[in-house]
Formats: sequence, structure tokens, C-alpha cells
Amino acid sequence: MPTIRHIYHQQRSSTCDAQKLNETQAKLDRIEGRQTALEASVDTLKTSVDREGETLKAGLASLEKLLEQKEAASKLLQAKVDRIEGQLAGIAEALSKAIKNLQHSKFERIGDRLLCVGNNSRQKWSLAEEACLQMGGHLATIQNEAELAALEGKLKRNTPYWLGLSDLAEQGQFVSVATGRPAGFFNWRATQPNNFNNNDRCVSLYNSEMYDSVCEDAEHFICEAAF
Ligand SMILES: [Ca+2]
Repeated sequence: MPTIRHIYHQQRSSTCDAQKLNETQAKLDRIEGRQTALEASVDTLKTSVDREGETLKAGLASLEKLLEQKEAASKLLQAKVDRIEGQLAGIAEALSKAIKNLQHSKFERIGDRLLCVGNNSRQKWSLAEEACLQMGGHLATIQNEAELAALEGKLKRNTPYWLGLSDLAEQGQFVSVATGRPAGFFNWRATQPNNFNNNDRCVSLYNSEMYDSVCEDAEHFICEAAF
């Protein structure tokens, strides 16, 4: 049988239980409140993420568009470069033709061939050949009597002219500087070639006759076209 004290304690105990329940309920309410706030935050975050996503998508799309535009511009540029390259090639070709024409213009038809009589400068034999090379030719050889006759009218009297003949490679073998082969036509002076002082290795033309002469002497010269 419960004593009064026991009943008192029981009553007090149930009073405590009710209080605890209230506190728990309040805690629950607080937790629920926080959860709601949290959910609201999550929603806000989601919306914000969605918005950022849209912005990113739009950014990507405009980047792609920009790339496409750049590609198109680059293709246009390449086409321009191709066109300019084509024009440059054309100009180079025209220039090359003009240079050839200029070289041709220095030569004149004498007999059957294009020759150039260098009356304006004197050079040693090797530099005379160099000058002919620069014009697109070589020091000239003479093919025959008719060519010699045609040439003679263009030359000064009593003046030596270098021809493209020497025996620099092999003493006594006069070969063409253009072909390296023996020349077919000679019109030596009666006493020539005499290889005077063992020093006459290059052939000059003097009053229509050929002399072996000192290559280092500076003389006028005759070029033949190599084209
Ligand atoms: Ca001589």
C-alpha cells in the first residue's frame, strides 16, 4: 500500500515528467524550425546553382560561337595568304622573265649567235668570265670563219679581247670555258700559241687573230649567251 510520501513522490514525479515533455517539445520545435530554415537555405542554394548553371551554359555557348567566328576568320586569312602567295609567285616569275630580258638585251645577234662585246671595261681573264656569268653567259668561243668576220666589225683595232679559251687545265690543250671541251675553231697568229715565258694560258683575239696570253692581263672581253 503506497504511503503518503510515496504518493507525494509519484505526484511530483509526474509533474517532472510533464515539464520534461514540454522541454522536449520545445526542443523538437526548435529543431523543426532549424530544419525548415535549413530546407529553405537548400532551396535557395539549389536555385542559385541552377542559375549559375544557366549562366555557365550561356557562357559556353557564346565561347563556342566565338571559336566558330575565329575559325571562320582564320580560314578567310588563310585564303588571303594563299592569294598573296599566288600573287608573289606571279611577281617572282615576271621578275625572273624581266631579268632574263635584261640579260638578253645586253647581248646582240652577231652572225648566228648572241654575243656581247665588253668594250667598257678591262678585266683579267677569270674576272672577265665572272662578268659574263653575271650576264647569263660565258666568255665567248668563236664557231667559224663567218662568225669571226661578223664579230670583227664590232671590235676595236689593235686591242686584245679575252675569249673563252684557255689551257689552264692541261698545258697545250685549249678548251672552252663554257663546255670544258676542245674548241673547234682557231685562228692563231702564225707565231702562236708560244706559251711565252711559260705564262701564256688564256686566249685573246687581236686584230682577228688568236694569241695565247697572260691570264692576269686586264683586257676587254667578249661574252656569249648561255641561253
Ligand atoms: Ca703567246
